[in-house]
Amino acid sequence: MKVRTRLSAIIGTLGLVGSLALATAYADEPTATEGGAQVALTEVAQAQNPTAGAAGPGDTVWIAERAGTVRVLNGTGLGEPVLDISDETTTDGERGLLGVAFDADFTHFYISFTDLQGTSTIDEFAVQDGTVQEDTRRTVLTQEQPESNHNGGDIKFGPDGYLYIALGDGGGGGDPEGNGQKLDTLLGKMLRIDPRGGEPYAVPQDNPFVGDPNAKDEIWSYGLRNPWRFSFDSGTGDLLIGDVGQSEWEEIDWAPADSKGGENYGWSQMEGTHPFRGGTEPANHVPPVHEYDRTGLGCSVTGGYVYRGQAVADLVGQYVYSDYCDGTLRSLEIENGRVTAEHDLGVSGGEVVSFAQDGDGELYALAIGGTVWRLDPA
Ligand SMILES: [Ca+2]
Repeated sequence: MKVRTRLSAIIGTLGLVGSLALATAYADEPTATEGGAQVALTEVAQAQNPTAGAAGPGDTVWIAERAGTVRVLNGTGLGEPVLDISDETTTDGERGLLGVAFDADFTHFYISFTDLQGTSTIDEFAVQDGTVQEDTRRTVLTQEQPESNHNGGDIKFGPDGYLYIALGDGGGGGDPEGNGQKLDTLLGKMLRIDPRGGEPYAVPQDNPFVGDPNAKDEIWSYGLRNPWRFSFDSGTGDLLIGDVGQSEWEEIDWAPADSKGGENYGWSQMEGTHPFRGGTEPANHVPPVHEYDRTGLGCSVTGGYVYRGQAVADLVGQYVYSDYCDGTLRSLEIENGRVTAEHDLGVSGGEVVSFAQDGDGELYALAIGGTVWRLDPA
């Protein structure tokens, strides 16, 4: 452990020097990389530790605040809480209210949070006339968490109408239970369920492990460490997952819209494209579409969205993401599952922990300190 710590310190020092050089260059040329879109960040609201956002009814964006409140962003800013579960969660470790989602016709609203025992919990509410009906609340799915970190917690409806749920490996560092590669646990997985198809939910019968008695039917894909933020490309339906690395490699995973599921993203045999602590690459390993090390300022990838808005024409079709530790917005051009160009968008949102996409495809970056940024043309 001491060797690892010392090595990290050395790498960190080198990284700092390198990034200072980069910062100087960017000061002269703020819009950075050749071919990158010209973007600006506009502050549209201040929230209390925003963690997630979802497009809501009537051109709104619903923002989840980590301590347990949900507030609605509209043309005039952020309103008073429309939902408050702050007495049911804590912000210890990596806990809190971590995800929100609407179904396609805005008739149901879903929240993802850790309860007072740290158990990952997905609850559902009916929505009527744009208002959450609190008396309709029911719990859809729970998963006990052995540690307070690596909860994942993002939730999104896919283009297939099913609810996808990202769960981390259970935490503790280095995946001590090997949950990433185990198919008899929901930890370290992307799940796919039909929350309205049964009580408390139904499993789509075309999920990849249905019929395998040794694997959980809810699993869509596996080998994930802490898939903190993920999204579907609203143009193509492709799935993109930002999976936070252990100590060396941050990664973005990709699956095409016509995937049948079952992808093995490698953790904890692999960290990115690299064997993790003597791990062996699984034969079915799906390597990340993009990875980066920590010689720059990054240390925790924040998965974003493929931009499908109108405001920044040059950005359309690019996957926008960031990193909690440096906050720079970056983008990838991806064709047929391969990155064909990478861009530094030349703007920083601070400690960017999440993104939200509104009904028009415009993007917002959420900084844990409170700022809700909108991506605008520079
Ligand atoms: Ca991986």
